[in-house]
Amino acid sequence: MLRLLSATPSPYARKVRIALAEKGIPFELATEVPWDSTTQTPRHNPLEKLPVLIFEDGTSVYESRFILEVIEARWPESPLVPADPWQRLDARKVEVIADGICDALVLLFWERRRAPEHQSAEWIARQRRKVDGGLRELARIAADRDWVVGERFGLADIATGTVLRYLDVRFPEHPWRSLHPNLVALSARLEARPSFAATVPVPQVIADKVV
Ligand SMILES: N[C@@H](CCC(=O)N[C@@H](CS)C(=O)NCC(=O)O)C(=O)O
Repeated sequence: MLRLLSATPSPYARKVRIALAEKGIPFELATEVPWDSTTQTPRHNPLEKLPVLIFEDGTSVYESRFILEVIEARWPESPLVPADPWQRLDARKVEVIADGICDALVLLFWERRRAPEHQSAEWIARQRRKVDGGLRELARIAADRDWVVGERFGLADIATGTVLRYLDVRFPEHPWRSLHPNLVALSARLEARPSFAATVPVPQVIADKVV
């Protein structure tokens, strides 16, 4: 059976879990803390990051965007990527923005764990600008639409929905809900789907010292 190395708060892993659920692909979920010494992740990904999708023959695929491409190519039924080439590019652009917001949030998360005297206010402000600029762009693209791209649920919704819920888990103080009411409505619609409800992110305790 397919196996997915995943972490409970990870927005990247959640994208993959949602895509597999939406397509009805069975898989075994292996929950890890990628920072801890007990993690299996480096055995399957030299870059030491999850999510990692492991096939029955041991082949592993990593990098969430690439994993989603592989899933779409192997299981084209119930497509998550629009058939129209322009819409497909729009959906991929949304994924780039959403992943970029997550990348900046992860950097902020780690910066905040440093001793206060070692934190860089400039670095924090720079990452925060990316988060806020990315969210503004997502809100603009999704304005007045049922789905972020095209006329049906797909990749752009998965990417947007996962970043919004990740904010709630790791950055509950972020004011995205008051700034972008259309994203609030979109997030509520998405979180009502079984694939989202079954994968609500949960913070993890990192036991080991992160090097
Ligand atoms: N761009 C990667 C990001 C994956 C990522 O940063 N995963 C985190 C967990 S949320 C991780 O495994 N971090 C461990 C590390 O960076 O060494 C993707 O989309 O898969």
